[in-house]
Amino acid sequence: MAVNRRALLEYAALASLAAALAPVARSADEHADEPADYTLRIGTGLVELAPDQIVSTTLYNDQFPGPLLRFRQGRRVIVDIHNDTDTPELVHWHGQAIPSDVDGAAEEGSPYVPPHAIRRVSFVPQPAGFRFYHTHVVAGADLSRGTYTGQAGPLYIEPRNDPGAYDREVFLVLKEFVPTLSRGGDMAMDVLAGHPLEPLQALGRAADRQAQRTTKGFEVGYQLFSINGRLLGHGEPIRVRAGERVLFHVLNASATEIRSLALPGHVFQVVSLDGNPVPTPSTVPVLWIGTAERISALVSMDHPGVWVMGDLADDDRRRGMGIVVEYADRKGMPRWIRPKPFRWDYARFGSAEAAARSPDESIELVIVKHNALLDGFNQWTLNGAAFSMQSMQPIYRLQHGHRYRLRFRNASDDIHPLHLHRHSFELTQVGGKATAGVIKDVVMLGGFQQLEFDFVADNPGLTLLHCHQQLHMDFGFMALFDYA
Ligand SMILES: [Cu+2]
Repeated sequence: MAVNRRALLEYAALASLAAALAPVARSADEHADEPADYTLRIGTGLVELAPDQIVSTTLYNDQFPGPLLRFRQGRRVIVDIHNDTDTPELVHWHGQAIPSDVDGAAEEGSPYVPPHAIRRVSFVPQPAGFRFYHTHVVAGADLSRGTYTGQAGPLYIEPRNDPGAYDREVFLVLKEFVPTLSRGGDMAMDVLAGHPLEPLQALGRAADRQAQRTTKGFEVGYQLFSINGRLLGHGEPIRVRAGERVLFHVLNASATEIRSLALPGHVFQVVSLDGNPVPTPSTVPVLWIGTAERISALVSMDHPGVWVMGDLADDDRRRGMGIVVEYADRKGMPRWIRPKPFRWDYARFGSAEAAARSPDESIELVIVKHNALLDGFNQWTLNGAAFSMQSMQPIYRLQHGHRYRLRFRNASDDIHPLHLHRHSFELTQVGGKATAGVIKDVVMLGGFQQLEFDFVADNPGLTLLHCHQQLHMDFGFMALFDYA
């Protein structure tokens, strides 16, 4: 390139502009002199699920689950993330309304933590409640990457005022280990309230005919199941006294699975969903928890004994998905009693009288599965398009301050745990019912069902929407919103 005087002047102007902007550009290290509030080290480690069941995987701080982080609402935190592995990593702060560059999603422009390097992030935690953090890298066909690993930990943002009508809190992290691929396998359909819609079933059949493949795409199964990193019967029991009120904070940290939880002889009073207090704290016999969802529920300890608090799936519970609840002075083998079938209905926690505000704009998204299209993996499309990790094109440009209604129409038999980054949303229609007041960041959409939620575009920057099922998000089920 020939350098002329004009180019030099332009260069000089740019250089002085760069100097003027330097304090802004350096904002990422504005806290460089301060000590970090927390340090996360990503590295390979061992999880002793039971004395003879020890798995090797990627962990935070050499433990599973990752350490419980307690932030205070509105008080800035500094976290140093060390990546001791050989591959780039990302820590996503799930459920928080924070800027795109620290949210921890490459699609939104958050920088990776390079291998054997450190990245410092700083943000103001919000909103208050039960959140979590986890890796956000693509796994694809590599089951040693992404949320198939042990990179997940609970996070609690203390509200400015905590009413705390309970005796104590117990955090439970549900997680499977040793993933393998298999073909097909039907997903349980008796999980959610509502009914399949015929027009969506017709769309699904049309997609099946078009795919012209007789084999189904891969699904992921697991060998070992755990709560708080222990197989059922191998960790410390939860020790309770009769008359206590225990607040359980349950996180489904699975990569792909929908989980359930029951405690024989007891009921759960659901007080928060995804960390947000619900308008109607309703009592249920069973918790159904989609991938990445959280439920906070109070249990009155009024049925003394030694119990298995476990998953309804017999196979998964026998392979570890449970934890023992032991009353003081009670001994003996933990007992499991199968609860009656119970379908999960988000609307029961909604506001009985109020209707949701009407939106400024509505966007419809039709979800279609293309059987075994990508080297044996199912491909997922939203309105006919699979998300491209190469171009990472935003599909919708949003207006700051507008309220958007997203209408999801599921033309597949799978349940999808839909997740929106950096915003909370309000459920407005689910399982065929209108509702209001249930605020979430992940919601399960039933097979061949329809669901609507609203969000306000109040946190500018690239915003990712995706299915939280790792196998779905890696094979097309993502979309990016942009707004200034
Ligand atoms: Cu999905």
